[in-house]
Amino acid sequence: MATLYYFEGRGKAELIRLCLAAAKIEFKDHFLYERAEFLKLMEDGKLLFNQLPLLEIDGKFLTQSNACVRYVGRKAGLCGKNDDEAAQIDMLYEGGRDFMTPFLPIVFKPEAEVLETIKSKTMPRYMPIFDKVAATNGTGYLVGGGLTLADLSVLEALLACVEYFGMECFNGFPALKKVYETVTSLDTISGFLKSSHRMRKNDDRYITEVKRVLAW
Ligand SMILES: N[C@@H](CCC(=O)N[C@@H](CS)C(=O)NCC(=O)O)C(=O)O
Repeated sequence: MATLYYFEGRGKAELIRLCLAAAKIEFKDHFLYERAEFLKLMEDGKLLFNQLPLLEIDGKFLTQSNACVRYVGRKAGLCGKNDDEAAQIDMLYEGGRDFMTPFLPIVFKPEAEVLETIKSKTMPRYMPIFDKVAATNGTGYLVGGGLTLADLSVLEALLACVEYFGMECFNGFPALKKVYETVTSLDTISGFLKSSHRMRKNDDRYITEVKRVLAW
């Protein structure tokens, strides 16, 4: 059983959770609420860059969220069948991270302000690109004929779009909507989204906990 150490929230850990679920790897969420727990992980030498998230898996202590995702992704065959697919997946994965990043400050900064920027700048920038890729691939996935890390990376941002702006966010982007529907219909992903591993939206409690643990 793997263990994921992070705050009780999404932040930089949610994609690791999604990926573990997609890979059918059982895991436990170990939430940190106190600074002392964070300092102890550092003292024990488990945090390479003195940062969370930390994924304990196969007797290893992995940090750097994208490294954790790729480790799990490789185990589960979500990184492509050849170098060409892997390169395509990597590009879309990184684009998905760039698409997701503007959501991370929600509640750390005033929510309405963050959402306005996402609506006016982030979504118009990224959604047409992912829609075009999805339309060209034509399988309901972004690369090839099955789930990859590209879909999961983009899905995290799409879930946030739907949560904050509703399904109308897909107006004009039918191929991307199909990717969203295909991936969220998979048993592993729909099960995850209903499970206690799926974290709630950022709220004041989460912000307070993060600030306490990191001594901000
Ligand atoms: N590149 C790292 C960034 C991790 C990161 O910024 N973690 C924050 C919490 S979300 C942290 O531990 N900050 C403490 C610090 O940097 O001192 C990753 O993706 O895992």
